[in-house]
Amino acid sequence: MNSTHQIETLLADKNLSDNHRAIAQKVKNGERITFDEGVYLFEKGELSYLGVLANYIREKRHGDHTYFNRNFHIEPTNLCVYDCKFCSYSVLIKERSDGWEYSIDEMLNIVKSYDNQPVTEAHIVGGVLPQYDLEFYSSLFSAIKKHRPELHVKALTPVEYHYIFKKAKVDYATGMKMMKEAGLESMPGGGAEIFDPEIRNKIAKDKCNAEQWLQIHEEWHKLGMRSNATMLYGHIENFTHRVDHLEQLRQLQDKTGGFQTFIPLKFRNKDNQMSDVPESSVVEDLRNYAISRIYLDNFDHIKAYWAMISRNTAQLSLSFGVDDIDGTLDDTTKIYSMAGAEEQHPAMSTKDLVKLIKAVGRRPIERDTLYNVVTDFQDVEFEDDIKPRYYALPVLK
Ligand code: V47
Ligand code: SF4
Repeated sequence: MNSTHQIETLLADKNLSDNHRAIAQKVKNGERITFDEGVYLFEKGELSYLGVLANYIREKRHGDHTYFNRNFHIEPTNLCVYDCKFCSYSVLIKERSDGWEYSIDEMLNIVKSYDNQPVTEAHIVGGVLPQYDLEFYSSLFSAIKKHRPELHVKALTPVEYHYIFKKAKVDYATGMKMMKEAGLESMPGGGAEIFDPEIRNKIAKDKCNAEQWLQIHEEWHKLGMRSNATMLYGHIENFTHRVDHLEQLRQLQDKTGGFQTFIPLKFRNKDNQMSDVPESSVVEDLRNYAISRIYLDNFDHIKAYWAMISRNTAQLSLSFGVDDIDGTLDDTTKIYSMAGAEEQHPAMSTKDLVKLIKAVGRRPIERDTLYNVVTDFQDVEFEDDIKPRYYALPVLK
């Protein structure tokens, strides 16, 4: 049954409540749902109902196309001046004895290790350190672009930018312009956590607040550049906080149109200061993807980050509004394996990704960071593959 038929069948169901029907009708008509309707969906929307609505939107926008990219991650350091309660790899600098801290040359060597590999993106994000300042990151971005001009640099979040701009005494607009000139091409979605000030203060005290996070994205979008957005969910927030977060993103997107992708991030509870908080169930994760797809009517893409939610849930999510499952990242990303994600060495070859997508009847499309199609893998046989790579991390004394 196709997705139009499914939503029509749903609307024809005499047992559907008036509220469920009104929302389904809005989705069918391509109309925006309200804040209260968002909360209603979180409270009362059954998984199967939400799946029909979200899949209808997904297929209207993208058909069966399911995007991924060939990227690698660089995490400059796992040390951090902040102390987010959910973070499994950052312990306050002074307490850390098993940290790493890459120099520009070491990070350039990581980039060089992918020479001759068909990767299109370097995703760079890690902890916040005073010595990683505006000059350091400008030099890093320039060095990467000089070495491999066609490699897209997607790096850092407003958490780092707020910190380094404040230290360098430059305003957000000037700072983002400097980053662009140095070689930054897009911003990943991290650091958003949850916007509600009370909850944010409890779990991510001291780092940039919601307003600052949104302002930095706005300045970046004003330069004609693109970025992603995330939401850390399934911890101590409630449904209203989630809708508030989605609403603030939707409003900024109305203003700038600069967001490409929304990535819900499931809270993982291993080895952090919130280990007593239970994790959300897979059903709740799928409901959250679906509601995000329904609410964010001005976002093109919803991404499931497979390294965090497992390959099986990533496959399921493709029927609940998700159209992107990130990339062929490898063991250079530690933040989730350390927080308890199923993937202890998150590496997937292009072949694995394509198989995973085809196994649930979708069409695998390799994209670049800006969603230009690189290869449609529907009928493609493989001749190349990225080999998973492992790095020995330098250990601080
Ligand atoms: O901001 C940290 C989250 C984010 C935990 O833009 C945790 O394409 C769950 O933003 N449980 C960084 N989440 C990662 C990120 C990202 C990932 C993939 C793709 C993109 C993109 C962006 O990771 C942080 C924080 O919200 N995080 N610890 C944890 N225990
Ligand atoms: Fe630092 Fe980011 Fe971890 Fe917060 S989530 S402690 S800002 S690395």
